[in-house]
Amino acid sequence: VEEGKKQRDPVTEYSEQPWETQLSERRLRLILAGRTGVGKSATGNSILGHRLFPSRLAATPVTRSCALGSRSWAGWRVEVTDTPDLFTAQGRRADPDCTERASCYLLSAPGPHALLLVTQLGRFTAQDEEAARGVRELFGAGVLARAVLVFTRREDLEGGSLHDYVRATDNRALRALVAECGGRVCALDNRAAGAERDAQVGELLALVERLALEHDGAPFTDDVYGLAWARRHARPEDTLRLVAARLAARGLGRGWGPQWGRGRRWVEAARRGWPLALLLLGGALLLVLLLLQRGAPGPD
Ligand SMILES: Nc1nc2c(ncn2[C@@H]2O[C@H](COP(=O)(O)OP(=O)(O)OP(=O)(O)O)[C@@H](O)[C@H]2O)c(=O)[nH]1
Ligand SMILES: [Mg+2]
Repeated sequence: VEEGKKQRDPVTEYSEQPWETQLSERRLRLILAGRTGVGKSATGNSILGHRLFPSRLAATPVTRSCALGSRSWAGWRVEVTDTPDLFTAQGRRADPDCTERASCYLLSAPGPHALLLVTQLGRFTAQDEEAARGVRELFGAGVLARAVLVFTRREDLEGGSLHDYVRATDNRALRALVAECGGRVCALDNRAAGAERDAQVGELLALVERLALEHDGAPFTDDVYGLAWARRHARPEDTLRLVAARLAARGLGRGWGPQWGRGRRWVEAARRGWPLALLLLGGALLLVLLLLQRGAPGPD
């Protein structure tokens, strides 16, 4: 393996520098997220420029645990964390003690410069919405300020523009997510090779670079990343256990997510439905007023 898939060793990986100085280190850390089968691992391989992460068509999830790969690009050290489905209800059920989510934190500590939310062109489903919700639940809604929506199967655009596609879609959930991601979208054909692949990946990494520079090179971070960073010299297996316990204490373990998801879905449905509800209420009020007026004794 040229570019080493590794379990990060916090002892050798970092010097004493605080993450404010990351710009001078010229590192870009990325996390791949999304529902199972959308092409997260394939996207990771395109970014790395070689096949590191297992990726194939399958009826069951292919990636079972988080993994890290890296490459150099335009003077940057680009590090990519591939993930299994950690974000839908199904994925959370497979990680009841939060160990896999803790592993994602450790591999991407002290925090990602960009979160790549992967979806398939033309197939933005309820499960994609669920994955986006799961991302907000794990990292907090603020992470979407660092998100790029990556569409796989770019070839299905048949030369058309992604921005036109996104603007024209009647999928409201997709349009809302694009807006939440600050309009940062990108399309990849992970079957492309050579110069074509390099050009597509260059587009994506230029977007990520711009995003990182907008934040002066500082990564997204939260209290859990803070914990992982503070323990960078401790034994990784102890840190993993501690971070998993912190996440579980937040209620991210078994049995919590789906109910929350259902509640959120209800609130979202209610929000979408309120103009109609107001109209109906107004109509009913008018009817009552009319009936009252009719029933009232006339002037005589
Ligand atoms: N045609 C086409 N196929 C793609 C593209 N991206 C991914 N695929 C295919 O989609 C299938 C699933 O890709 P994976 O990379 O394994 O998807 P994943 O999201 O990592 O899936 P899990 O690890 O199971 O969560 C594979 O057969 C890929 O070759 C693309 O841009 N175009
Ligand atoms: Mg995968």
